[in-house]
Amino acid sequence: MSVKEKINEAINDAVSVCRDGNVGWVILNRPKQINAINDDIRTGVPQALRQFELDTDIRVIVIRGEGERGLCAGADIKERRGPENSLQVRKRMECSRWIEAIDTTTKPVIVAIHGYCMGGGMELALACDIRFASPDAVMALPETGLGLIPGGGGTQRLCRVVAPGQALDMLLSGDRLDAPKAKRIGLVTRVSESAESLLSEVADLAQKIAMKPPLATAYVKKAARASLELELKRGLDLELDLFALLAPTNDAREAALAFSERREPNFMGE
Ligand code: CO8
Repeated sequence: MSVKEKINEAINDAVSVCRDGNVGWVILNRPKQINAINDDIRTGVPQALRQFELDTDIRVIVIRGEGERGLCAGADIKERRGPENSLQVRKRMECSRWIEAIDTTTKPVIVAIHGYCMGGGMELALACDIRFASPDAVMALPETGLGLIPGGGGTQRLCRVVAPGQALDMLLSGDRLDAPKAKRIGLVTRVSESAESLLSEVADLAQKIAMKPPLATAYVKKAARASLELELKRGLDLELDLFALLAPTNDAREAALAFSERREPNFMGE
């Protein structure tokens, strides 16, 4: 059964989830608006992530968008709000720092990017651990053209993902990048063979990661993410601490034993 045929469970009108073995899928579900971000997405995605974070059966999370047009065309530009001053906007934005829910998720988060991935949609993708694109992906941060700047982490995360020069080029020009260019500059790390095979290739990658000892996966993510914030010496200390915690685990012992006995390891997650 393909991932698209699994049964989805609604979190709200715009977000649903689906379980496929050890992989939890979070689905943006406003296909008619190319999954433009509304309040249901802002609240539904963190809720879905929390659900999977607490579910010990789930080892990897994937975010994808419903519909053929794209992962997400950014914030809903048609959303009607009354006039607001800067203080009110700041307060509203502070209450809706929903993309940061990904930062607090200890499990790996992969994003499947097809079609349009713009503005807030690209900021969502930037917060994920692995960006896996379809050949038809189109990525851009067009906010300055709307008289704004990215407000969901785009100015901060893009420079941490690609070289600062590439980031400033995208931020200032608002130019759209196709999948080959996005891969060339490291904005995405994988591109699927075809648009049709994106979800099955993403599912395979998620499954491969889900088969590994979960504590090692969680710790490698923690250490790598910490490297973006810590001074080198403190980062190296953290790495050693985490290594020392992993070395005596049953899964680490089982991996070494299985290697010696020339058999597949049987990891128990402890
Ligand atoms: N918000 C709301 N509706 C959208 C959005 C969006 N961001 N993007 C697409 N849609 C809707 C269209 O209105 C259309 O709906 P309908 O059929 O009811 O008219 C439907 O999705 C299909 O879109 P198009 O007909 O435009 O499809 P095209 O293939 O012609 O174009 C594009 C696709 C290029 C993606 C085009 O829709 C587009 O440019 N969308 C806007 C992209 C964008 O600039 N996004 C915002 C980025 S900025 C951001 O995310 C943070 C700042 C937000 C500020 C918001 C101010 C309130």
